[in-house]
Amino acid sequence: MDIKNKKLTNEEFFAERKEVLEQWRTGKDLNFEEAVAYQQSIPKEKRFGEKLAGAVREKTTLIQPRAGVALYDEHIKLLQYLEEEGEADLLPTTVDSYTRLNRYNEAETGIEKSRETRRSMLNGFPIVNYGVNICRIVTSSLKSPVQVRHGTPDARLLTEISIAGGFTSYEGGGISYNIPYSKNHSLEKTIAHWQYADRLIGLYEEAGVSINREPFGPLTGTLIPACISNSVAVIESLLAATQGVKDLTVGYGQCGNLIQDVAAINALNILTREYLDKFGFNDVRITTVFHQWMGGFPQDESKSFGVISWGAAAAALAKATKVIVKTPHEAMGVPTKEANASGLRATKQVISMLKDQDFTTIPAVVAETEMIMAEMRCILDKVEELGKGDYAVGTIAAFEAGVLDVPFAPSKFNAGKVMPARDNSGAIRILDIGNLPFSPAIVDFHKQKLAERAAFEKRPVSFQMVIDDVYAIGKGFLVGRPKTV
Ligand code: 8ZB
Repeated sequence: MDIKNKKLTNEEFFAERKEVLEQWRTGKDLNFEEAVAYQQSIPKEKRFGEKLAGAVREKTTLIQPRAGVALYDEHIKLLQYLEEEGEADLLPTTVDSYTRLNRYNEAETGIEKSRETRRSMLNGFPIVNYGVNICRIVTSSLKSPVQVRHGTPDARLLTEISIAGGFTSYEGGGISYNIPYSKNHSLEKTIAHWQYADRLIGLYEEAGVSINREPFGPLTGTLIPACISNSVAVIESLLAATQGVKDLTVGYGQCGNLIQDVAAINALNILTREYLDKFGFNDVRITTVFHQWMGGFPQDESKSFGVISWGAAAAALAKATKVIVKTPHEAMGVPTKEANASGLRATKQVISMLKDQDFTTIPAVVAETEMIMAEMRCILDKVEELGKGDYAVGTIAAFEAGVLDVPFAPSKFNAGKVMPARDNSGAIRILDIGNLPFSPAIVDFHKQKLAERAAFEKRPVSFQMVIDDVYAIGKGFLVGRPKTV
């Protein structure tokens, strides 16, 4: 396949669209002009991008849960509960795993079984099976804006139905919904599928309807160095903007060291703006999302509230536009509505208490921000060079070369050479640089930071540190120390 970072022509897009809409019966009901008119009838206060812009003006951080069940009436009740009892500012619709894998027949069976048993037999809401009209019933039953959250390598039909169904924000990207989620999907294919999704949203923008887009920031959620996830976010922003997307929310998953977390959001915000401007996308709006801890959680609910609250604090101090909230059931699986609302309320309390504190300009944060930006520039400039100026071509070459490399990813198209570990203060550093194109000064910095930890723990820098760090938070620590320390 010959992929380029070029806006799809109408001819290309509409030829592909014919095939996409035939993938499942609900695609056949779609009419773009009618969907534009429907989107235009949605009140301003229920538009995702409007609410995000309001949060930027008020310098506050909005809270958003994850949630989705199989039956649409139950799904509505769940979301109403989260906005009433959980005080959620923004709502999700988390899509089930069958839909994410385009297995609509199995999703249909899941809906039927859920009807029989009156409990959810799917781990999310099957948007494609329900189709446009039921999605409109869902999105119009709520006071707050609703976003689709999923993890779908080929989300073309899902995007069509979601936007026509009244959702005003949409998560995902050709890298971030492939590499962490799939073993066999090629990047050429998923980048092309997401060019389609972004071009569709570009068409809505051109028709006067703004849809918020969010690349999935945390990737595998496990010890991801900020420079790697931030670089992917910048690339996906450039790819989306090329297709006409105008409203982007870039994301990052909490690492646990406060200085590094604040710096990561800062660096993400600054460099996304810089790279979009560099390519002429000055009119694209950028907001940020901070994800509360995406790694392993403690089993204990009270201990989980500790993790949740620390994430809430970091999000507020980083001045992220929104925070994605975890629940005290994280270690167990899909949460009850009560558990979900309790994570939200804990988060709301911390966010509103810390509203007036801003850590982005304290010297240690500024220094860490500069380090992350320097690392990102090494990666991004190499991707650009490999693609001879084309970020789609460059991304594919970069993954092949290990210039982009996501720790702990299942994809066979990911090198998997980079190995992260925490330094002595819990910041994520890189133990094995793999083929990341870092300058010698940056390589030395990481070596020195890990040597400090090794000296403190009286053990060599080794893979054992990585293993200890992966399980640490579940056991009540950030840094996975040997028992003797
Ligand atoms: C990559 C995102 C993983 C997170 C949560 C998981 C985990 C998945 C649902 C859900 C509430 C759902 N998650 N599906 N949370 N309802 N249907 O996404 O627990 O935190």
